[in-house]
Amino acid sequence: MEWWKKSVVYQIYVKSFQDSNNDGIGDLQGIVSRLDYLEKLGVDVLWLTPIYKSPNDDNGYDISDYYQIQPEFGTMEDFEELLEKAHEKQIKIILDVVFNHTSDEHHWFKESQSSKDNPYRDYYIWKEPKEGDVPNNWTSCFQGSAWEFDANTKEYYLHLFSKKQPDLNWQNPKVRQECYDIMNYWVDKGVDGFRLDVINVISKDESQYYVDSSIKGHKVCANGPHVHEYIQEMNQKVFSRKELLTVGETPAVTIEDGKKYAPLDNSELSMIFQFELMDVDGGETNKWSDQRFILKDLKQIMSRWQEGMYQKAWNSLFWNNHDQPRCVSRFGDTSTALYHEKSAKMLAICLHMMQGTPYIYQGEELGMTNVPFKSLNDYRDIETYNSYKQLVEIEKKVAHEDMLRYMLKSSRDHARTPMQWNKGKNAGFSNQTPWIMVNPNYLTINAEDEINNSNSIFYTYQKLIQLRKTYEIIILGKYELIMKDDENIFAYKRLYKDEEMIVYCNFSNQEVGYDPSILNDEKILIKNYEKHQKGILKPYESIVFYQKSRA
Ligand code: TEU
Ligand code: CA
Repeated sequence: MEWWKKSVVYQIYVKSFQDSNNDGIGDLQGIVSRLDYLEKLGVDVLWLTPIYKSPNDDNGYDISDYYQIQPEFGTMEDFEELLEKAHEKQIKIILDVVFNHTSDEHHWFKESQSSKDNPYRDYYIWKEPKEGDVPNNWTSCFQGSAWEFDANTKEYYLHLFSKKQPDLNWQNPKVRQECYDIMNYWVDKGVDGFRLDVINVISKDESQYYVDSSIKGHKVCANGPHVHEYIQEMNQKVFSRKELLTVGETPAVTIEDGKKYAPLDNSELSMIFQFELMDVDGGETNKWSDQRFILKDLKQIMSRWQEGMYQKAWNSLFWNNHDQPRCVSRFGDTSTALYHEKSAKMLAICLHMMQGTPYIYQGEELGMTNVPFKSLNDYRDIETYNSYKQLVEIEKKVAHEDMLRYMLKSSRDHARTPMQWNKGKNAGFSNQTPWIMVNPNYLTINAEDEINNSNSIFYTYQKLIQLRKTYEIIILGKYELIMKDDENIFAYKRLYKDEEMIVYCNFSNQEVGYDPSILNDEKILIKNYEKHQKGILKPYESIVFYQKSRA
């Protein structure tokens, strides 16, 4: 079996993990200094958000040089040291590569922009105006038109994200080769794989450049005509060289698409991130709202992906990442300290007992929560700012106070505040004022306290990682939803050979009952209350039963 099917990945948002030189910005040496912590947690792989040179319009997702380390993160030597020290601990490292677009400060774009006959012109997507205006009505994922006019050459370039993130032209074989060369450079250095940013929007439909669309943002280019050809080519030129973990970020995919992007024959990617679950409470289409999820919808989405991909393609499992609010705030309950702890553990159990490769987002293992940002000034994220401007100031659709409330629920910055290491200054992240505020709850939620408390959320994650290494049923078992219509309990079975597992998760703050007669001769693999009373789940209680041979 491929190593990445048995692995648990830990996502590091480099800028906010650990600052080693007290400039208020996390860095590579900071990660080196925390490897012991990660080893203790037991994760197999680290996914680092982009570490390359970037003007930081979108925190590193706008790359100006793929062969250089962002100076504020350190040097190439620092990266090599991190890779070596991680490997000594049997921890692998995957890099985040952004190939749908570059920074407008990348030398390819500067060349491309300089004249229509520059050899790099065709590296990007340039279109003539239509009747003196934009070619079509496509919008950027970060608000406004996806087209930016260039006064020098009198054409528009496409940017599905900010105007400082021009889209690359994947039709051009030279562009493709550049991207493969970049990946091979990093593979030669010893990295163990890649997370590929919005990889399913790279193939644009040529016939649509002068056609308006009702689809908003980058999804208008999702799953384009040549996307599978390109990924297969990438697979041949890069992925087939070594057993790499490759995970494609793929918004707007169906299960059918998923099977094509992450087939078991490894002809494309190892796995994808699909976002259907992230839309359960409004998500991207209606992200700026008050909507809360309904458990039945959540169960239905997760179950469909578990069943649909089974023995056909490989799933990834995640509750949150650097673009999403904190999962315990979103799907759990932070209203009391007890509910916070129980619901954080329950969510962990619920996800980690499913089929697929689990991803833990930094601080999730501590139950880090959304942040009580007070004013617009507390935020840093371009998406949040642009959305505020668009909805409150330009369209005047949303009132200032309402928008601030929606931001408290949905801003990407909730995930991006510094990792909470201890009770010290700035939560032990840095001696210098960090680039974004620290969540004031670091006095009660921090790594040091949790390490010293054998009953903490941290140890639930540690145990879940160990269980995955011990019980093959967790990796390979067939998934089966039970208690389908229950509005409070998410319960499912896993079936493998003669073995059986049942996972119960109470998503409510009520005591609820379940039928305890389904299993006999079982043992408990993990739970989140000290004592379990059969047939009853206390608020946010979760428990996993296992039996070796089915009756
Ligand atoms: O995100 C792509 C993506 O699909 C976004 O729409 C994401 O879902 C959104 O930010 C949620 O609000 C990737 C990166 O993860 C993100 O950080 C980058 O900003 C974006 O690509 C552009 O590179
Ligand atoms: Ca630093």
